[in-house]
Amino acid sequence: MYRLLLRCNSDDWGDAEMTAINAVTDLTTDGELGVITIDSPPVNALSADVRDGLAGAMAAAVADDAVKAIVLICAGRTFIAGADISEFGKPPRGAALHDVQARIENSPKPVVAAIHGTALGGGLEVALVAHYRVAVLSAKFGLPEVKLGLLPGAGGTQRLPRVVGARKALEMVTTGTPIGAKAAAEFGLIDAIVDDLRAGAIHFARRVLAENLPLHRVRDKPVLGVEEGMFDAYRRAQAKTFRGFEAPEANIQCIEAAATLPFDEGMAVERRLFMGLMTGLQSKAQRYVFFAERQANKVDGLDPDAPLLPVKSVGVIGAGTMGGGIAMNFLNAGVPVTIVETRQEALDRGVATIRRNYDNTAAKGRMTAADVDTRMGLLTPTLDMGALKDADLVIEAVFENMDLKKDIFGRLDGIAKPGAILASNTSYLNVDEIAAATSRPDHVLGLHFFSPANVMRLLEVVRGAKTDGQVLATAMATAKTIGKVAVVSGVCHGFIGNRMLEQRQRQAMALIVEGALPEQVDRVLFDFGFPMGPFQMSDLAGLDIGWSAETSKGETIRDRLCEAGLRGQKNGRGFYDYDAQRNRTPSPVAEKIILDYAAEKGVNRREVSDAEILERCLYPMVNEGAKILEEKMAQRASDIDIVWINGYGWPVYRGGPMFWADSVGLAKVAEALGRYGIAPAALLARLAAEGKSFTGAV
Ligand code: 3H9
Repeated sequence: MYRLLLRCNSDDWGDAEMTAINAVTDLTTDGELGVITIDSPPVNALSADVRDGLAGAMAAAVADDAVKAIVLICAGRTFIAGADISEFGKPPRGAALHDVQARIENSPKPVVAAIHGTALGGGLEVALVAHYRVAVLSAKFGLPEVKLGLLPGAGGTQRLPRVVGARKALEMVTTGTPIGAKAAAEFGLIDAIVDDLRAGAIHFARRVLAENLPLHRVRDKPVLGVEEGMFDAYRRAQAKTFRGFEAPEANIQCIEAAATLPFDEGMAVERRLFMGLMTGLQSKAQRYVFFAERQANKVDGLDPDAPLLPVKSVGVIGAGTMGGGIAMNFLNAGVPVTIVETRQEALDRGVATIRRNYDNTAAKGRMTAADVDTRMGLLTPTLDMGALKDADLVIEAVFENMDLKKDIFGRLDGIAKPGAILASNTSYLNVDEIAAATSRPDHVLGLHFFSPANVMRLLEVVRGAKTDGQVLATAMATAKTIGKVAVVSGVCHGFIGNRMLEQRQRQAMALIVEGALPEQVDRVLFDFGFPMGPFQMSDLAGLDIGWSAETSKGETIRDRLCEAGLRGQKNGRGFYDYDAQRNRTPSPVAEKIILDYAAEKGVNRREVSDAEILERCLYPMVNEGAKILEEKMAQRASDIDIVWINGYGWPVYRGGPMFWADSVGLAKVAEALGRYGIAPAALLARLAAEGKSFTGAV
């Protein structure tokens, strides 16, 4: 094997003394094969350098008479994982991806793509212009552009259906979910699964030469599996999932074009729709969220390479809905959990709920019975808190009461081993006060899970005044292990998410007194993109959470609803009446309570516009977000957005409250707040006056 040194940026590769292609692309030879290796960490994204290098290497390999076939492979953890998203929206540089692909597809010498890791987006689109594809068993293949508010813009929508058929392609581009190597082989997306990638790909390429196999070009194939009416049927079936998003429809139209038009015309449709999405606000928001999510895991001032504490066993105190859900996260990740309750009956009920949840997942085919047994086998239920003595991490998930929590942490302090992390799942309470009940406040923090804790992606990691950096870093890493998106919050009432939610709830309640009705408020927020509005949410959570008949003074609408026996979804009566299928209709009882309340307070009810509802529910949240930033309770504006997208159903295509406020314009937000009698936060007022934004991303 020898290594060719190639000259950069030249179309004339005729002379033999070649110079380096570039820093991220290599061409070596192995007998009659040219092996192009891309090495551009972390994920070999198709940056300008990679495109230039690939174009140069292809030209060199084609020009070299000694090279008869070409293998395209990547170094590091993955095959090309897509276009370089950080280049989007910036002035174009380097070779155009389409031109690079044309060099591969039109190469007179067979090109074999050798795939490991994740061949995603532009990466799969590059693989699709190779004449053959081989992969290791662990490789994954997907076109996830839809998750960035885009569609595959490098021929993916036209080539993928020519390989996997119209239906599978439709599913893959609209969900963005990748498939594994086995499925890829079944669908003909890869030609072979190999053990050793490089050796296997070289072997395969030699076979292509030895057997004189043809230069397969995907573009020349027909699209199979097209059925009358399939696209409209798919639109109808997915309408709920795709609600509000622009990209899924554009993706469908592209596959439809592939199914009905010649290849080049389909490519033109893809190009047009791609550019439309790329320049739109939704994709901008979704790309921002992609980076914001990764940024959230980074804690300012902490060394990312510092050693972490071990988290090999976990204790959970409380086997209620939250405790059980929290435990499941760790069981799913293969971490043993000891779960503690005070009464046998509560413990049994909690364990039974966990099992039922797993059984339901297994019944849906998303887990095997053996998986259920493995997970349940990792769970140790007990009434003895002393059993937590060996746990690396203990999470308290009991009733939201400061005295109770302090008592538990005081006892835990005497039980847990030195170095163990002690966490509270409190959603509002002062973590510093809880920490002060122990002799080791540096090892205490908040881990605020969202319900259902085994499903919701958000984890607020609450950093106490004394929380040690290593403890915090370990919590952030642990969050990643259990598949959560973690955001650091300082200690304040309700932390980031609930503190902002409180503003929305306050306005929503005021609006129904002033003249709106719950269904109007809910509709406006649903149309904005939330899965449900505030009153539906209250019904779902239960109107009587934190309410008791003994202490009720009948002073608020909520008191009166509860006193009238309205509890929300759990008893079928709340702001809405619910039938057995949970279909809802506005409750005349609730409406009368609201109207009577307003009359009693002397409110002259008026018509409230949808625009006012939206502004009054959302701008005060943004304002609170600004205060959270001012007080340094959140590290950055984008962390707030990540909280709201992953914990409260803020539509991702609107980028979170802070990004959204930027897109509206902060001067407009500040002016409207003033109009509604709310003083803009100092940060908001300043940014608005300076014509600046929270995120700098719009
Ligand atoms: C596309 O291809 C459009 C085309 O149709 C063509 C248009 C003409 N670009 O996630 P991780 C960074 S659209 C730039 O933590 P993991 C990421 O920010 C693209 N940077 O690792 C992070 O940086 P940092 C279609 C990227 O192992 C670091 O890499 N492709 C890109 O958990 C590690 O990332 C996709 O949408 C990128 N494409 O997961 C795939 N990808 O360390 C997007 C990653 O500074 N990527 N980075 O925070 C992923 O899904 C995951 O990153 C992946 C690895 C599964 C690859």
